[in-house]
Amino acid sequence: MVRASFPTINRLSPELNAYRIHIMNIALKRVFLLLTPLAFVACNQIDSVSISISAEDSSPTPEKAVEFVAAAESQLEAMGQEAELMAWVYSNFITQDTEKLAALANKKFTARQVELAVEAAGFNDVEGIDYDTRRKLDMLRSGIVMPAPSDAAKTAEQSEIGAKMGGMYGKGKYCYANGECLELGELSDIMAESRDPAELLQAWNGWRTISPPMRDLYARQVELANEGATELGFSDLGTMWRSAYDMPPEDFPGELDRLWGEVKPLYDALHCHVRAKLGEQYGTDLVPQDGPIPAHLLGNMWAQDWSNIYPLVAPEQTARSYDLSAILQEQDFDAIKMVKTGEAFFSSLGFAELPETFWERSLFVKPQDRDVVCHASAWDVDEKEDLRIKMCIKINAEDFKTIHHELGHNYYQRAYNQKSYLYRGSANDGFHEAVGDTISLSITPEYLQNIGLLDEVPDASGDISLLMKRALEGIAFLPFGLMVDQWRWQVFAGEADPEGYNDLWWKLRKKYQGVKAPNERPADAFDPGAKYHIPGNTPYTRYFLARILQFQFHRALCNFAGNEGPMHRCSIYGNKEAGARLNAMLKMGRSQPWPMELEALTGQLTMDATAILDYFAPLKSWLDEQNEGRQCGW
Ligand code: X8Z
Ligand code: ZN
Repeated sequence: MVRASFPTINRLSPELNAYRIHIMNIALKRVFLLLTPLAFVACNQIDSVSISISAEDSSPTPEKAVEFVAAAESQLEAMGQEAELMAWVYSNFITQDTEKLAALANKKFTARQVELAVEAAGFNDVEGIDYDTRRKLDMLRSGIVMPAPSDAAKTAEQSEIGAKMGGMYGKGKYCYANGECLELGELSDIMAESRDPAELLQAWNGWRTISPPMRDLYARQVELANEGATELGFSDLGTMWRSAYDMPPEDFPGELDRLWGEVKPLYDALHCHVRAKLGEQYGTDLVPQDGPIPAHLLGNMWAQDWSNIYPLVAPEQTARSYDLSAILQEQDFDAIKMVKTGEAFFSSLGFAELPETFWERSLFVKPQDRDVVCHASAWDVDEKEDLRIKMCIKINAEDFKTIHHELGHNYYQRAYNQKSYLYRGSANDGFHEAVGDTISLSITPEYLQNIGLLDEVPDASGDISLLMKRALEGIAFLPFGLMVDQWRWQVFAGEADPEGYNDLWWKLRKKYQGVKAPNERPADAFDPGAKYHIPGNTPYTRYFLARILQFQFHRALCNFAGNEGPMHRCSIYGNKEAGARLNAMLKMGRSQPWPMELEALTGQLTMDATAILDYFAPLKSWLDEQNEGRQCGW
């Protein structure tokens, strides 16, 4: 039986109701998809949960399913905390020893996850299992990001590879001929600030020297993970990842294509304008006006966020804009003050303050004396109140936004911590990434004036400048957010061998982003490895989804807040009604299929690009005017 706890916020048309039931049915049925009979996997040295139902068990019943899930949840919770603490220590102190310890804890946890996934499949044919238990059995089976083969030695090997690549990325440095060695943060500053193509090129190539040694490790990791996924009944790891969206995995790429198709004209218009401006800056020999843009000229190490080249592409005639980085620096903000400002935003919406331990245990500033993983992350170590962020904060607008992003994760984690273990997560992984980004959209000039950071709010003639800045972050990001996993899915499906990894990467960079490598790539290049989420094994489609969702969330919250002006001027700061609506969705965790949770906040059952398109509509008209007479496309 479906446990029908439909939200009552919105009245639905009969069509929407029918669609909702359809979605529910898909969610219930999908557990039966793709399953092949599974062999019983013997337990390794890890203690088993008390209820062990396998395919060999002759009498799995709905009652045993309930017991099995409860026992699995409590064991995973205990083991997960251990692995999480190890991972925390490792990424805060990268040494040979912590690498080993993190790999060991991860191995134990993954092995148990895999065993439970296999045991969960023993209930596939059992009828009469209640909705939540069925949903959780499905999560146990398909929710492992990096499944390992059941062979203990292979599980260990896989965990070691993961820890090793994480360390290689975290410790990565490039040493110039004069002996000066720079880390990612410093190389990124060059990418952001320099306008000297030679200097940019050297920093760009320099960072990519860290990744060739990862290529064979990565290839082996893929091999092992695919073996693990196959044992669990999936054709490969890509199919397993695509199974986490409350719809048949084969339908998910079509959803992405649909969304990309909706936003592509806006991206194309931005690309065209930016390419023309870069041509003016650097000359059309370096930036040919009919081809992809060289990737080192876009202000970011991966050309995923172009906001740092705003001064090069800014609208000339419109009202003056403001420079948030300069304001933060002038007002003597330090890392803590930036995080406190982010916290205050959430407090203004009615969220409880962060616990004392957050301030004691988080890492806010890059330590000088050791290697750490600087890539920003949010943690919930005990799944209750031990919230933390880990970030090497710089005093600039980009990190101010990232702080809100990370805090969004923390507030989400705290909102669902009352749920049972398997329901502690976001509706789909894009939701988790979208919460803080939604709040960032409320960092408007009015808000900055409200908190004393801006004296004067630019009038409406400055809107194009504002929108341009936002587009250089959010619209420029979209094709990158999409292509990373397009690459990975093809690699997982065996469509490229290690020698072909890099060519495939650049083929997709060109296809989606219209960017190209600034020079010939060395034969051993492994440029995907120079992006954190590849060695870190973090799925990336979530960020594409988040870009779409954050505007849907923002639109809904602004409506609750009674906003009547344009969406780009709306800030929900201080609005308790909007905060309560947001929290109501966050509290649901993963307990319901994501369309239900999306509906609870927005009244919509589908991810939809109209919010982002409406938001940027004035900029699109402006770009179209600018691009008149230009040859667009690549
Ligand atoms: O990795 C992140 C966050 C942590 S979940 C800082 N982001 C992606 C990236 O940096 O590539 C946020 C935007 C996209
Ligand atoms: Zn995130």
